[in-house]
Amino acid sequence: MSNEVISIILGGGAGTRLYPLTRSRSKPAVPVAGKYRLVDIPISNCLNADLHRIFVLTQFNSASLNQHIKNTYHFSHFSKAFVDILAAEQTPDNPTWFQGTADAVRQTIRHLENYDYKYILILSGDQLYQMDFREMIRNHIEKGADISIATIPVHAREATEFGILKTDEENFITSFIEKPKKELLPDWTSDTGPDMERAGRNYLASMGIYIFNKGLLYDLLHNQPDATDFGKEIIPNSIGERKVLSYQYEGYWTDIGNISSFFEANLELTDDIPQFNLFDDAKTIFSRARMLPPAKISGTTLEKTVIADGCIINASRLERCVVGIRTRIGKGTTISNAYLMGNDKYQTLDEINQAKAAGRPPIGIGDRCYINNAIIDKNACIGNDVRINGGKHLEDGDFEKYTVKDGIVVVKKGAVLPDGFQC
Ligand code: ADQ
Ligand code: ADP
Repeated sequence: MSNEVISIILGGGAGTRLYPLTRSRSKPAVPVAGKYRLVDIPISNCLNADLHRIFVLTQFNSASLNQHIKNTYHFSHFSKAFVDILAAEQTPDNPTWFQGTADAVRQTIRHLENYDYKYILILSGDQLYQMDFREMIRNHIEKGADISIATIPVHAREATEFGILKTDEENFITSFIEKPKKELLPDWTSDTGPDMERAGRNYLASMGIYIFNKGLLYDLLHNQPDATDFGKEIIPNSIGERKVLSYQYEGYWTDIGNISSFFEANLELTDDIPQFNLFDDAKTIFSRARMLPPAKISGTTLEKTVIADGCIINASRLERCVVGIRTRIGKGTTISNAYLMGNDKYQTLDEINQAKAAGRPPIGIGDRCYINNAIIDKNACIGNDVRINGGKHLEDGDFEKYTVKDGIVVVKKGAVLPDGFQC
């Protein structure tokens, strides 16, 4: 069965909702959980389900995405496995960028012509979950569906952000509305089962994960040349016309499309038993093997903190932090509720001394800093006595060195915050 599937990961459009993390990199390359990239999540879900033929569609082909894929996903010469990036390209037929999710697939589907497959699995690139796609594929085949959509019960307060649908007794979808307005919600509740209803999750939402039969996807995309999105046009137009099946999933799943959901999803990894389980041999999240030294920590009180490889930490206290690879933190510093993405390289002692002598902070976080409610993007150079205190008291805004979104301060990649800087 796995040999009959090709997976396509929608790596992201402009990525504006994750700005400034996407200022200089494509969305799939955004670092997550201290040592992975967003794209590692859907790729790992595919690999764990024995789905080994994977395309990543992206608008913005940053060097770091290429490098990450090239350095991470190696397969035997004797297998047909691959992870390939398909970047938006201009051709005589298509002089424009991808206009949306369906358009991205339409413009790249010709690259699939030479492959043997029966089903296409389409995945979003910005979700955190560990799902066994084999069950969904089996269900699709057994029920004789044309299209399957993975669905999840959600609360009314979330329902306006998703495609919401209703099904018949056999789980075929009878109606679908993309991101319904609040006042329409009462018409869209479903019987989601006793456990879900007790939890107040009365709406069945599309997870943006689709299986299409091969020829059908091609026809749908080419017979509706103006359709740009799956959620807006392709899926709603197929309801009633095709056999569109709902595959209900009730495990952990979260969409991390904006800064605050991205921030919370990362910080939830510090919970005692996180819902997204990185400590599971059967559902490994793969990433680049970096050969980093073990983290070295001295004089620090750690509370609910996740620390990646290769860090050098002399802080006073870290609480509810995710600390990414190669992070360096100086003495007397206190950090809480923060995702530190880490650094791409170590500076030598000479380089550190030269930077200090020139009045420039070295890469990392200096002494006696206070940081709360923040994301520190990679390679930031934060001096001594810097104070970053995010929270609802801050207004949203974009500044040279940082951005504030929903009270979360995002220090930009490579930003230099001099000694005593405050925000
Ligand atoms: P959204 O997530 O709002 O809703 P969309 O913004 O179209 O849909 O993105 C879907 C995925 O495709 C994301 O991973 C995004 O980054 C990526 N993407 C968007 N434009 C792209 C492009 N031009 N090229 C490549 N990738 C692109 C969708 C469905 C809803 C469903 C939610 C679940 O439309 O019905 O409920 O997903 O999250
Ligand atoms: P990201 O910003 O997405 O975390 P990086 O840009 O840090 O990714 O990429 C990781 C690695 O790739 C680093 O070693 C970095 O120096 C290198 N790198 C990134 N972009 C380029 C580029 N344009 N040319 C050469 N190397 C690059």
